[in-house]
This record gives sequence, structure tokens and C-alpha cells, in this order.
Amino acid sequence: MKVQAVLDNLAKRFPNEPEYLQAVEEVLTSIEDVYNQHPEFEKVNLIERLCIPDRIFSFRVTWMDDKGGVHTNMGYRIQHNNCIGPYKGGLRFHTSVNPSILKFLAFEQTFKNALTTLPMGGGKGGSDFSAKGKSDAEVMRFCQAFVLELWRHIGPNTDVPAGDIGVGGREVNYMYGMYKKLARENTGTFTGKSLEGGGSLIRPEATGYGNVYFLLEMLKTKNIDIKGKIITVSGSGNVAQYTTEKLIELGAKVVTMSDSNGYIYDPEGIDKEKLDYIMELKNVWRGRIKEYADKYGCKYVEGKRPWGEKCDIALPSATQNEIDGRDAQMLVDNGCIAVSEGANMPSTPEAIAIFQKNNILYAPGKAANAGGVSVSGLEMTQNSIKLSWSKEEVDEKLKGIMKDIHTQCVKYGTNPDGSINYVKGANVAGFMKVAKAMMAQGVI
Ligand code: NDP
Ligand code: 2IT
Repeated sequence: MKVQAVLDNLAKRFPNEPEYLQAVEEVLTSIEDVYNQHPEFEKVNLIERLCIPDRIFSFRVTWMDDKGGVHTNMGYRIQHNNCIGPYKGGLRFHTSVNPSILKFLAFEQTFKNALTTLPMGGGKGGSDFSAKGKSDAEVMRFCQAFVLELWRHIGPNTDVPAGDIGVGGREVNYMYGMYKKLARENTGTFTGKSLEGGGSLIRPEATGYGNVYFLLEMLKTKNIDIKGKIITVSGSGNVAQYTTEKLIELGAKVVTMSDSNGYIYDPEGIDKEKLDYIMELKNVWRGRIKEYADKYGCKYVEGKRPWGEKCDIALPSATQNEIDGRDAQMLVDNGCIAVSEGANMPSTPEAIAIFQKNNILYAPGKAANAGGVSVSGLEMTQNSIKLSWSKEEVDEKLKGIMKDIHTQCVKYGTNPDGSINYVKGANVAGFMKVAKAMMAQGVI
């Protein structure tokens, strides 16, 4: 394989998909050597079959607002690869959603899920619908209309969706309610369900906690203690909230959180009481992060991301491409020693190059944020065996999985000088597992 030739070909076929091409380039560049040691891969054009999704469903979603107005949105589901297990991955509801973004996410999900050690293939879906400013009844009607189309393509052993940006417990429960009615069964085709409705303990916490567990493993390789470390977190949704919760518990000091309007900087640190306020603000009132600054009298910066604030560790937990080269340079110049990605692809290629050049601990999302989908996998297991595990049991399993992913990164990503290239480690480990499964299953 010549990476540039494959990329040029994909760029020609999918010219309007920059995020997808960005994600593919990152993976192909780091697996090139390993791939070329296996001529049997090239013989069956494994690389194109791995980069291009198995299939994409797209559909119109029609729904009615509270005043009787009728609206249309686009709905999508990308079934990327199911060699390791049923397609698995979240649904994103955000105005920016388009095929390029979902294809990048489904591609990434395939490698991430391979790393989790659980039997899950990769998929992703969503809609350009936004719940912002909508009533609860409108959100319910949208979710029901979305599933009215989606339901025939998914199932507990075919494709199991979950949440992502704009899709939390509320939306998953509405979608699952409608799915159950249409499919006439209740075996858990969505994950992230309410506890009472078949969900797993620790699923809401899993992505944020998992990212911190991964960070602890990285810090351990350098004998660094997390206690007292100053941390910048971006986002204030599901991932950011539980990242902050775990960090507070471990004695670190989180000084920033953000939303799409701006960020707050609290030099005193966000403590448990302030985090409770953020959770209520974001999950119940659905307000803006600026209200935190108004309430606690700290700095609020409109329209900016938090990477210019001095920190020891940065945990981007909002969205893709939220750290560019300039941000990365500011982080490094300010003494940041580690970046662990709660979000999917939050760092641009320029930012990643700067982290690596400066030898800081840098974990890509497909390794660091795999805790969410891992506990989704554990939710599927519990649904299958019709049992619920305790909080402690799920948390222990999550810790074990994050440790295992770290070990895989070390195995495939250790440089001759002993430093660890987590990008290479995660990509090669994930790729080799998917590739072996694809080879065994023949040309399909
Ligand atoms: P939420 O919808 O709960 O929160 C998203 C947060 O990011 C909000 O604070 C939101 O602000 C902010 N945000 C979203 N889009 C933008 C944007 N374009 N610019 C700036 N800020 C933005 O989503 P999650 O916390 O679930 O997801 C966050 C990230 O983590 C995503 O990249 C997701 O793919 C990834 N992830 C999520 C997992 C999960 O289990 N939920 C698992 C693994 C990864 P606002 O409220 O203003 O929109
Ligand atoms: O990006 C992700 O891993 C998720 N949004 C979670 C997917 C899942 O199926 O739990």
C-alpha cells in the first residue's frame, strides 16, 4: 500500500468529506509499515474494504412542533464494519451532522471497538436536528420519528446504537421506547438506557471515568501523581461532567469547562458542589456555561476555547478539531505534560504533530475515550444474560479494559527510545484485530 495513493483515490471519490479523509489519513499513516509486512492484505484490497463503510442509510425525518408546524431533518446510520461483532456506536444530534462527520466517527469507532476487547463492530449515525430550544414533547416526537425509519436496520445482534453529542439518556429512552413498540421485543437494541429500562450502572460515567483511568495509566509510566495537577477540560456535557467528577475525587484541580458559546476559568477549581450546579444547569435547565461565571464570579471568555489557560494536563471533551496547531503550541509553551482525548478527534493533525514533537503524553480518542462504548458492551452483555451487575463490578471491569487498552498501546507503540507513540499503538493494535477478522471471513 502506498498511503498517498490510497488517500488520493479516496479524496477523488469522496471530495466533500474532509473529516472522513482526515481520520483515514491518521490511521493509514501509522499502520503503513505493519500493513506492508502483510502482502496477503494487499492481495485482497483489505485497505479499501476497511476504509469504505459496509453501507449507509439516509432518510428524511418528519416531525411536528408544539404549534403544529411541520419540520424535516436528515437521519443517517453508517454501518461501517461488523467483522468483530454487531455494528456498535452512538447517534449524534447536532446541526453540523453530515455524512463526512458520521463517516469519520464510524471509521474511528471500528478501531476503538476492536481495542475494547469486547465483540463489537463499528457504526455511527445521527441527524442534523438540534434539541436546543425545543420542548421535551418536541424532542420526544423527533426521536420517535427518527426511529420510525431507523428501526428496520438495527437489532440486538445486528446494530446497537447509543448516545453521542446531543443524545443522552432522555433521547435514548425515547428512541428505545418507540423501537420496542415497532420491533415487538425488548432485548436491548440501544445502550445508555435508563437503569430501570435495562441500562447499566456506570454507563453515564463511563467515558469520562475511562478517560481519567487511561490518563492515570499514562502518568504511571512516568511516575507522575495526578493529585494537585491543574487540568483544563473542554465541553460541559456527558463526557466533560464525569471527567471532572473523577478528577475531583482524585484531588486534581479542574479550572475550565466550556460549551459552544465560550469557556469559564475558575482558578479556585471546580469542586463537587460547583459540579453539581453544572450538572443541573446542563442536564435539567439546559442552560449556558456562562451562568456558572455569573453565579461564582469567575472569568468567562466568549467565543474562545480554554487552551490558552495554563495547565498541567488538558482533557478535550467537546468535539472534533477543537485543538488546532496554535492551541497545541500554547499548551506546550505553558508546560502541559499530557493530553488525553475524551472527544473524538479533538486535535487537528498539526496539533498532534506538536504534541509528539514535544514528547508530551498524548492519547488519541479511540484509546482514551473507549470506556463509554466498553460499558455499552457490558450493557449488551447484561441485557443478554438478563442480569444487572453492581456499580463496583462494572467500574472494576471498566478499569480493567482501560488498562488493557493502555497495554496494547504500549505493545505496538513503544519507540526505540522508550517513549510511547499512543497514536501508532492504538491504530496498529485496532487495525491488526480488524484485519485478522476480515481475512478469516473472506472477500465480502
Ligand atoms: P454532549 O452533547 O453531552 O456534550 C457536548 C459538549 O460539547 C457540550 O458542552 C457542547 O456545548 C460542546 N460542543 C458540542 N459541539 C461543539 C462545537 N461545535 N463547538 C464547541 N463546543 C461544542 O456530548 P458528549 O459529552 O457525549 O460528547 C462529547 C465528545 O465526546 C464528542 O466528541 C463525542 O463524540 C465524544 N464521545 C462521547 C461518548 C459518550 O459516551 N457520550 C463516548 C466517546 C466519545 P453546547 O451545549 O453548547 O452544544
Ligand atoms: O464515540 C463513542 O464511542 C460513543 N459515542 C459511544 C458509543 C456507544 O455505543 O456507546
